Amino acid sequence: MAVSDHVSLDEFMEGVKKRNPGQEEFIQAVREVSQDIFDFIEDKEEYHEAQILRRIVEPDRIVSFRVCWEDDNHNVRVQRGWRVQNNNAIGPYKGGIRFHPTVNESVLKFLAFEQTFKNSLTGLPMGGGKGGSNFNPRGKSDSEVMRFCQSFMTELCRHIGPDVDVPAGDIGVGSREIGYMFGQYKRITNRWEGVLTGKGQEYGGSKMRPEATGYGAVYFLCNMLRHRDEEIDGKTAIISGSGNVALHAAEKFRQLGGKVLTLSDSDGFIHDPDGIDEEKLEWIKDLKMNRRGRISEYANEFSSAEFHEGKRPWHVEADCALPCATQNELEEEGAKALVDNGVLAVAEGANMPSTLDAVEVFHDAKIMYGPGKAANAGGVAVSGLEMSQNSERISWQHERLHDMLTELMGDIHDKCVEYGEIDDGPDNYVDYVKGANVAGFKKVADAMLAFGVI
Ligand code: NDP
Ligand code: 2IT
Repeated sequence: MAVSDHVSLDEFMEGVKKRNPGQEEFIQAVREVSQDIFDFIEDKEEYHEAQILRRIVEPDRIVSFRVCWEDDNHNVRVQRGWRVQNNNAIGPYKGGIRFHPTVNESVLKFLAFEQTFKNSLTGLPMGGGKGGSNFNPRGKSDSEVMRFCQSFMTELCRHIGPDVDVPAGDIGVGSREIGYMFGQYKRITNRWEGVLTGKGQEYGGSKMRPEATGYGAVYFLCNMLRHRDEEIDGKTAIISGSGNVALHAAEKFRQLGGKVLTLSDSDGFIHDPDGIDEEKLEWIKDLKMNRRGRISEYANEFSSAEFHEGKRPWHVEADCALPCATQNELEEEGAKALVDNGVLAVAEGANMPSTLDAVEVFHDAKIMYGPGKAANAGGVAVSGLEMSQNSERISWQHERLHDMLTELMGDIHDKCVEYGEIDDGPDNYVDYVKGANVAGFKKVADAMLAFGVI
């Protein structure tokens, strides 16, 4: 694996670990990308001379700040906020904001790093960034969430802008939070501009953006299946999570003739052998999006289902799996259970939901495995289209956006095949991880080469 007369992958990773002590998620993401890039650049001297890989694993900058707010009982609360501006070689920094108690610098650095390659894969001019806070919106009143969002944006607003850095939603940040943050940005700057995406339809949000990540993940899955002469119609799926991505993935999988067996949240998962039909899905949407309830309530409402407390759904037998909750939710043991049960394909709606060991299990078993940076790119792609619409001061129709999303996911799939197909007989195996890494890297790296040493 040594790269001509340069350092080995292990030596390179030692340096990354030394410079990022204790940042496990970031180191994991860098390792996953670097092993493919080492192979790709082995005979490409220009990348070595310019130290592109060494530079690409160093964020352009990280802003970290205090966020003070007052809860409903007038207690002063203190949180930490961050924005990781990872790389803007091919466009303004772009990526979501996450509010969750597990947020720390390592998590946001891994997400910003992954985002850089994902955004490149979309073919749209977007660099990579990610931000967030360890604020926990769960159990907070609307007023508390509003005060937190306003305080967070009061600091963040000086670091972002429509041509600088354009945040959006992620875990714990949906249309409510985007509304509060956009309002505060507008109040402070006195500018109405496309500084955030995922906005409400009334104030510049794009049609199809709420659906785009979940639908896109299912379209990616369709493309993988089609490549092997398979289709979703008649297949079963296990899905984790019950937020924006999971619920839209479930909706599309069902619309295409599939049967969704599971959904989950951090309390456990529900298993409905009869399938989660349209009516049940509407009930869950109301539970999660309006009543902000827990997925366990589903088993009380629908007698066909069982709730498995504290468990993840990977042992349920199904044709397809869509992890759509959070990072490292699918470990080696879960991956083995999926493979033993004959899973055909795994498409990641979440970012880095599979551990490195789990990915190895998928590769060894040669199942179709679409990593998050390719499979969930539909969300940020439609965010990119929201930016275009805001710049044009126009709103495109639903159908046009839907067609663009479908085409974009097909293009991303084809790029993965171009760089990831392994020539090993009549039924060529596609290493989608390698394909996504190399295709995503190449565009960013070539832009960096053009800029010289900066
Ligand atoms: P939401 O906040 O809407 O939903 C998150 C879901 O995941 C909830 O069901 C939540 O359960 C569960 N979850 C979150 N953290 C954990 C945890 N530590 N353990 C177990 N379950 C957890 O977020 P999204 O649906 O937007 O995001 C889901 C994933 O998709 C994330 O990885 C995100 O980065 C990724 N993603 C999102 C995009 C988007 O457009 N929104 C775009 C691309 C990727 P609970 O309510 O119990 O916390
Ligand atoms: O991980 C992601 O791609 C997102 N959370 C969406 C980012 C965006 O800018 O729409």
